[in-house]
Amino acid sequence: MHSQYLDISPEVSNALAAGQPVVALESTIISHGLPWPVNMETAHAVAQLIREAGAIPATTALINGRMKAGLSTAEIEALSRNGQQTCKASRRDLPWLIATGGSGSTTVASTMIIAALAGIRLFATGGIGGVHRGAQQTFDISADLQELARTPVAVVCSGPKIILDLSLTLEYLETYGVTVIGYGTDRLPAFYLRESAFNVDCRRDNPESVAAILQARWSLGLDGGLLVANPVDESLALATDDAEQIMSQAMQEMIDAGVSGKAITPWLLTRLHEISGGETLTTNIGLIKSNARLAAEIAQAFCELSETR
Ligand code: PSU
Ligand code: MN
Repeated sequence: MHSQYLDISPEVSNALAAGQPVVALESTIISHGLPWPVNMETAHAVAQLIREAGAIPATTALINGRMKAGLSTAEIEALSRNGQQTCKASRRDLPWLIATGGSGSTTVASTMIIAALAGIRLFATGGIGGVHRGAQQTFDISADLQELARTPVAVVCSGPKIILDLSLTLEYLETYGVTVIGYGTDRLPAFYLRESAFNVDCRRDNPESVAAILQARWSLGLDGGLLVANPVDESLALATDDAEQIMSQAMQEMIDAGVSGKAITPWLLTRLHEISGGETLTTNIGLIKSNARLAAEIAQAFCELSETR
């Protein structure tokens, strides 16, 4: 079901036509999640890891009114250099950006939309958006969660970002029927931390058994997405106390600065990178790479399952 507004790069299009594994990547992580120049270095390193694992990377974005699955080196460089000047584009923004010929970097939600339109089933990122702390008052719930409820793409990440209310995020995912798989863990990972106090729906320890769950969900006609939560490598994980402490400091500063809406997530991530002296940045890059590798392995296993069906 291709869209008249979608351009799939020849490489990605050929891979999809040949039934080869493809992994979608978002671009908000490039424009808003990481600083220049490590954003560009990371974008290339992640794509390379996906290739080494036997899959084709498809970075998504909106460029001059066109949805893209598969970006050129020049397009990735431009997004990286422009940083937060590029519009952070979620589901609500796609229509007006397309109609006005605008450009935007894609969040988890809008990357899932482009991936589904292109026929890509796996998507790797760092952490998803979720229910924000204090959402009882602010109503701040990321559009990523609604997208997981409705769009058939499996998102491989390191759990919801620590800046969120994890308990409410899990409740929301449960209400909307999103399958949450722990990769090598019974606990929900919390981005910079290997685990939180909450359990996942099920644990799987290899890519093949994750692929079997994706196939079961979609063959059943259940549609919607799945979350594969892959804990950050032990050597890169932050200590729980340290994470909570820098988090409370950053949250207080954010309230004092009056930051709101879609600026919250990029603001907090940037501030955490500063307060931690770069430690959260190193962790963030490491977990994105590990999720990309795993997504490529699951994509491969999923393609093999589809062949033998
Ligand atoms: N994960 C990261 N860094 C990021 C994001 C996720 O490691 O910058 C981005 C994703 O694009 C995600 C978005 O969809 O933050 C969530 O923003 P919000 O909370 O405003 O929905
Ligand atoms: Mn929000």
